[in-house]
Amino acid sequence: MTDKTAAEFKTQYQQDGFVAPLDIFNDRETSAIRGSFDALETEVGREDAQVTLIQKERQHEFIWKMATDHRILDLVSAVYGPDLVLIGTHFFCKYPAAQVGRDAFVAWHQDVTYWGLEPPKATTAWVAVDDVDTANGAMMIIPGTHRKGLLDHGKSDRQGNLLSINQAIPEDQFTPDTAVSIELKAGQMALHHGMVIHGSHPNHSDRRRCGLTIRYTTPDVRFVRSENLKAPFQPILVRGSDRFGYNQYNDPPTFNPGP
Ligand SMILES: O=C(O)CCC(=O)C(=O)O
Repeated sequence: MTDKTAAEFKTQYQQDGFVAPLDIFNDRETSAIRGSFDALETEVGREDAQVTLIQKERQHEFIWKMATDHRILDLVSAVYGPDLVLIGTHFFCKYPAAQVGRDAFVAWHQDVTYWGLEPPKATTAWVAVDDVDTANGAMMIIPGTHRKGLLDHGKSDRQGNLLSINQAIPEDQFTPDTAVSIELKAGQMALHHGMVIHGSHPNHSDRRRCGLTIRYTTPDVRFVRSENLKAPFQPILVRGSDRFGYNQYNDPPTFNPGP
């Protein structure tokens, strides 16, 4: 896994609500991932690549392979145990504001608020497709805020919030200046708790900032319909077994073997 033991990893996750940076993909794998994303971006266009590539793991093998990579699943298992459900995936690709003519940002939020999970339990692997730093709008996390429980979300009054229903946690509910910038090299990831407060600033660099979020839960969690999702979840059991029977899981996708 990492240079930490699974127990140390879990302790840090439970204390801070995230662990980063974590080395996952090597240079060769990262170039291949970036090449596949670049091709997808060319196919759909930048407008869609920015934030509407959601739950595409059944159609694109490179996304499926990332979401089921054993190195990522090992880290998720360190906090969740042997049985893992893939909830879905979502690219967050912020282009330089100067190139697209507007600021795009992610307002402060907790992931599980509107996901229709009972109990609201999920974790996210945020995998860097590009190098990510403060200048190009790295994700910002407020450590320890997962222990606050679910907070009320209002609406952002700023233009450019990439979140599905313009949700935002008012800044008087936490201490924004304790935010940590999650700087990652391409191929690295962060794992964050579904209740930790996080968001990201606009990309004011001249570089793209693309990351794939991969969301996981466990079979003891029920998937209840949520009206606020842009694309419905298609959960798949990706490790271990389901001893609860609460949900119908999708079959894993099959992809044609290459020539
Ligand atoms: O990529 C970002 O800037 C934000 C990602 C995010 O909000 C999430 O993982 O839920």
